[in-house]
Order: sequence, then C-alpha cells, then structure tokens
Amino acid sequence: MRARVYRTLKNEFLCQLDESGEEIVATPLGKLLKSGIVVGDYVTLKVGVSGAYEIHAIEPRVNEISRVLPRVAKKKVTAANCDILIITVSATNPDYKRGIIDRFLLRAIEWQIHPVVIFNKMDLFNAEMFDLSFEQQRLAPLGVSCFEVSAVDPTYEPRFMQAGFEDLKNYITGKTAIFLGQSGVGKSEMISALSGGDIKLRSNEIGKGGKGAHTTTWSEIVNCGDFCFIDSPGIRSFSLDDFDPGSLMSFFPDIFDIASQCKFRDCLHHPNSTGCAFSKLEDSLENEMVLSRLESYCRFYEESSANPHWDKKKY
Ligand SMILES: Nc1nc2c(ncn2[C@@H]2O[C@H](COP(=O)(O)OP(=O)(O)OP(=O)(O)O)[C@@H](O)[C@H]2O)c(=O)[nH]1
Ligand SMILES: [Mg+2]
Ligand SMILES: [Zn+2]
Repeated sequence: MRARVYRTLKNEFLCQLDESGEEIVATPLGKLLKSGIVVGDYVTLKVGVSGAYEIHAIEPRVNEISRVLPRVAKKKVTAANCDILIITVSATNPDYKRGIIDRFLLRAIEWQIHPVVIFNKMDLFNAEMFDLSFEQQRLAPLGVSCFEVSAVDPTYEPRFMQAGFEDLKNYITGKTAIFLGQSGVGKSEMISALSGGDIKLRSNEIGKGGKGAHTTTWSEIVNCGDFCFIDSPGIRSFSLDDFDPGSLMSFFPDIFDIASQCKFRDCLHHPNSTGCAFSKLEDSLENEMVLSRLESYCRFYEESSANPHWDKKKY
C-alpha cells in the first residue's frame, strides 16, 4: 500500500496511508534507512510478520528541498515532493522589499518548485507605499502568479490584481506548500486563515524529550485539511552563501538572454558600466523591470562572492 511520510522519528517514520488517511508508524527495511527517507516521500508499505508496517520502497521524487549544513559544507535533503513555494510579503509592517522575493525565487529554481507571491496586509496598503502593478508585472516573465490578500480579513476583495484570497485558496487546495517570507509578514496568520482557522500543529510527543517547542528543529508536513505545508529547519534562511556567483545568472532566466549578449567576458553587469549590454537598454517600463531584476542580481552576486572560504563546488 502507498503512504506519505509526514514526519521522521528516530528510525521510524510517521506516515499517512493514501487510501484511509490513517496515520501509522512504519519502519524501513535496513537498506532503505541508509538511503535517507525524508518528509514528503511517497513510500510503499507492507505489513510484516509481526503485524508492524514496513517500508519497502521509496517512489522517485518530483523535487527535493535541501539546506546547507555550514559546518560540514554540505547540502542535506530535508523534504521532498513540494508542489508550491509561497513567497509572502506584506504591504507594511514590515515594509515591502522586492529583493526578498527575488532572493526566494532563487530557491524556487534551485529546488524546482513552482513559486507564487502573496501580497499580504493589503488592508493596510495605500498607493504611496509602492506600485503594486509594477511589482506584479516584473514577475510575469517568470510565470509567477500574485495574490492580493489580507490574512486578517479573508473577505478582502483584490483592488489592484486579478487574484485574491478565494483564488489563493483554490490554488493551493490539494497541494503541499512551503511558506517563505520575512518574520511578521503574516505567514502563520495566512496558514490559519486558509485552513479555516483550525490548524492543529503536531505536538512533539512522538519525538519525545519535548524540547524545541518554539523553533523548528525537525522537518514535518502539517496537514491543514485542504492543503499541507512543509515545516523544516533552515529552509527559511536568507543566506545565499551556497550559491556560486559564477553560475548565479542561470537563476535569472528572465534577464539571462540580455546578459549573454554582453560583449564583455566576465562582466559584472554593474548598472551604468559603459558598453555593458544592460547599459544599452532604452528607457521603457519593461526595461525598468529588467533593471530592477538586475539590481537584485548584482546584490546577490556581491553577497555570494563574499565568502571565499566556502568551497562551493561541494554543493
Ligand atoms: N492588518 C493586518 N495584520 C496582519 C495581517 N496578516 C498578519 N497580520 C498581523 O501581523 C503580525 C505578524 O503575523 P504572523 O502571522 O505572526 O507573521 P509570520 O510571518 O508568521 O512571522 P514569523 O512567524 O515571525 O516568521 C500578527 O500580529 C498578525 O495578526 C494582515 O493581512 N493584515
Ligand atoms: Mg509564524
Ligand atoms: Zn555586462
């Protein structure tokens, strides 16, 4: 029978049976344990002679979520099979920063998970804060859908965008999501609103010890009824230390073509550098969007170059 791994315990896995939805604990056959089963994995179970559930096989993964373990300079897969990466930003408190969206878009590409952006706290928005349609349009070449919502008022109707709370709810129904965003933008509030206000966070009783109740120290899938989300330590990290600056442009598919037309080898594409392909762009709204993406690229390039002691090839 088929099941999905919801949480990893010591040498056992909390799984949900596909057919009945029942939660059970299963033990992998010896050689499978070494291959590293992670939350989100779909597995094949059999009932062993003792009547206990055994994991006999892991299905191939659609994608993998990984985090950097700085001390050993390695990447560790912490979860698998996520359908959607939800980047949450707020109109205010904290102020909107487009760089944060661009930053998490790198992870979406790295992990091969489809990203969307939630503009939250729109009940507090006024047009002087920023140009919402510009922010939405600059993401269009990347195929990123945007939603205009207020987590504290699910009846809020979108005023500037096509899609609002109901659209978001429909969009994530049946899916497994990761919520990324700065502290305070309303991720928890939004998860609660989307789940109709009654999500039950799994308690730590199975893990024993009871420590780390407030920080995410283990990976798990939280079932919110109509959708699930993956909670995993380290995945919300803003650091770009693990990116190789030399291949960073391949994470910017929307400006990659312009960059490859640049006649300078190893050009940093700094704004205003004479002769650079980007400096030749005409003044237009579209190119303003391109330059806003280039600005993030240049910032991230600098940031990911700042750690020369890391042997990035290891990743
Ligand atoms: N006015 C308004 N307040 C909101 C909205 N969404 C969240 N808040 C408030 O903003 C504060 C932070 O929301 P949280 O949901 O805790 O933020 P978070 O993203 O989970 O933050 P961390 O858990 O620290 O990462 C809370 O006081 C919420 O009630 C919104 O749409 N409108
Ligand atoms: Mg929270
Ligand atoms: Zn250039």
